[in-house]
Amino acid sequence: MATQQIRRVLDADGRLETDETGPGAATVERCYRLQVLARTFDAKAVTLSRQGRIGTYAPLGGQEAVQTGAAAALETEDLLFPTYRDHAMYLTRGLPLRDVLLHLRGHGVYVDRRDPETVRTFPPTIPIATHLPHAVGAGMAATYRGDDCAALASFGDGATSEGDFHEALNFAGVFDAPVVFLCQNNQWAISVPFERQTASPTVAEKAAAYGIDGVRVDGNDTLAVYETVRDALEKAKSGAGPTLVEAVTYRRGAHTTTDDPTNYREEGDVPDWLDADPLERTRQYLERECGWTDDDEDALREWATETVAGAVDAAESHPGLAPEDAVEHVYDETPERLRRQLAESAGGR
Ligand SMILES: Cc1ncc(C[n+]2csc(CCOP(=O)(O)OP(=O)(O)O)c2C)c(N)n1
Ligand SMILES: [Mg+2]
Repeated sequence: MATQQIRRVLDADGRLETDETGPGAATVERCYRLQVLARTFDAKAVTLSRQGRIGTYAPLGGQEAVQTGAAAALETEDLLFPTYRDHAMYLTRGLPLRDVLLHLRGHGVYVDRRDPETVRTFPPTIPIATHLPHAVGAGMAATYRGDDCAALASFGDGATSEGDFHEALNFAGVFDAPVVFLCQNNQWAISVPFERQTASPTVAEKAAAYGIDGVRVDGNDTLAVYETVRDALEKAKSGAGPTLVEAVTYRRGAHTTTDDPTNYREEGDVPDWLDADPLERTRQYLERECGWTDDDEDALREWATETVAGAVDAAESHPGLAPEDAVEHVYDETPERLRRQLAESAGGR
């Protein structure tokens, strides 16, 4: 079936496999910078979590290419609905690293009351797949209002077993909602491998049941992801309906910092097709096509280390949460009972 084809632009050594002109050197370089920043951040975040300086952390190692490529394909007006593992999508969307860290320290995503409308990126959903119907609703609202935008909803392979996934795709198909469903199939849902998740050989083919297009893309090929998501967003905005994109990738690390994957998979037990680290692949492309040098690489690594260190300092020197932050956005009007508790806690401070 057509959906079994995997779209790939770069081979494992970063060589162009097609005659496509690609997104352009500037976009690839931008994605690569974000990939290195994301990986540097990821390693630091695991340490910070172990030291109790942030909460539980979901590492994104191995998924840098899909997250940066997909988020880079968004236009400013488009809406993004991410999950708890999509830190690199936030970075690509321009959310400061400090704010990503503050969120992991218990703050809201929009620290210092930044207007979410200008970011057009929703807070990460922890409940699996609940944001998919939201993305469809937001897409339909955009259509009703005549806004020229689409919604990109990111989720994992495990999310495809949730009712919300099926309801969202069904609704989106019936109403031609301008939504792109991006499944980052990293082969694991905590300890459940993909073959125990579904009897379907692929996620993409599930689209057929809802009368929408389903495509598979190599999730470790940032160019292919960028182009696939960009095409799907353009199609959605032209009124031609939603797309289910399955980005095939791999979760290299633990599910979260509370998980020990050696309990359910062998260390270094990665599938044969996982032939190259996505960062290596992007870098080799840059070297070949754009004259990327070892000096550029060293400068980038240094910049990433300094940027992460600066963000950690900024997050840790933030004044912290006020008691009223616990109830903000919960009620339209804070009930009397909670107001009393807040007043008592203020008195006790
Ligand atoms: C509705 C719901 N059920 C169960 C969980 C517990 N849970 C957290 S992550 C996870 C696995 C999700 O796997 P997947 O969708 O593949 O995303 P990944 O973690 O691989 O990015 C589960 C079951 C949850 N958060 N929400
Ligand atoms: Mg998964």
